[in-house]
Amino acid sequence: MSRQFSPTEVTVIGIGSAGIRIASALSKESLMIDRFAYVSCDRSDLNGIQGQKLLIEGPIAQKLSPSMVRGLAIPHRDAIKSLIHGSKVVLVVAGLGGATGSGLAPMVAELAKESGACPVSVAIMPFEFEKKLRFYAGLALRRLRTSSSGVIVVDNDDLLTASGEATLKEIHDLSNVEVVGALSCLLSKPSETAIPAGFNKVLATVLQDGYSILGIATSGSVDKTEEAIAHAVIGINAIAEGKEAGHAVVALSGDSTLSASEIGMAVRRLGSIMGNEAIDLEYSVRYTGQSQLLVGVLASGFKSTKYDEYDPLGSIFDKNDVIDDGMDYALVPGLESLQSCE
Ligand SMILES: Nc1nc2c(ncn2[C@@H]2O[C@H](COP(=O)(O)OP(=O)(O)O)[C@@H](O)[C@H]2O)c(=O)[nH]1
Ligand SMILES: [Mg+2]
Repeated sequence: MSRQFSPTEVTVIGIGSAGIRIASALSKESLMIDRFAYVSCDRSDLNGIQGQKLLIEGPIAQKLSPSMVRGLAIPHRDAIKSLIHGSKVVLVVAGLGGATGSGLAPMVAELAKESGACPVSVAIMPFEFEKKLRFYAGLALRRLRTSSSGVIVVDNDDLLTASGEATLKEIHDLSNVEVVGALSCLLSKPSETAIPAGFNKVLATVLQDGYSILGIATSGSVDKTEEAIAHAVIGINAIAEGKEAGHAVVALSGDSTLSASEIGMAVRRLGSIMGNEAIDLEYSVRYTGQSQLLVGVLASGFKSTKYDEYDPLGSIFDKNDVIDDGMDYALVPGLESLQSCE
């Protein structure tokens, strides 16, 4: 197996509440990642987190917006750059729709690019019940696509497995088990219990035009491989047109009942389930000992997604038009210089 990137050259940077929780959970796994960094405007996000941290403080008792967060981050540009210094690949992880992730993730990806790294973003999109977050999430996703070399979209709704009475914290924790499990399988180091597709194969999948989507599902049934793969694809189809996918990596984590022949068969069927028999396929397997099989299907090449509608400006304006985001900055003095961050 040839590897272009040695493990000393990949940095994960978690931004905001969701980004930091997911990045910090990833830091406890054995992955092809050597550095973890965390950035937030909320001190409580950074409590108990080990590793390089950056707190961007704002005015007390003021609800921040994404543009205010970007404004506050201007004096910290060098500090952000030093968090990612020397990286060949920077994985920017953030939940979109709040202020911190939406405001900072596109800016951090841009700074990574300026430093000569290849920025790949992991965007966690809001739950159906978080309708208020949609506009900022849609806008931030569009900006993230422009500033990153590749974007992996994970939909929180695709991860929702909790019962109706669960608290938001419980829902987040359950979602994180799935998203961290799927990402860990994709990014794991080869070992006795892991046969990963390899960092370059995953990267090659993500560095395609358009968006990549990570569909995630679990199953404990007799036909768990087929069932979980089918459900993961249903999740992808809820976000975009499955047949647009040209590349995919299937990540399977489970116990020893996960047989090679079963994996081979189920993976081979993926092309027909997605509606593109010619899809370029790879797979990663990780034996975690868990009887519940966790499947992540990372598929790429989606030109449009359901999130395009979250941000009406995106469909009204042509790509080449300059959208007047002036309102976005109008309330905070001195933010004119922000244009350079976009
Ligand atoms: N999967 C998952 N989603 C989260 C978590 N924390 C927050 N979110 C979601 O991420 C989106 C942005 O929220 P948050 O990360 O709190 O915003 P920020 O701190 O301002 O960047 C919302 O849709 C939240 O529901 C988490 O731990 N896991
Ligand atoms: Mg937060």
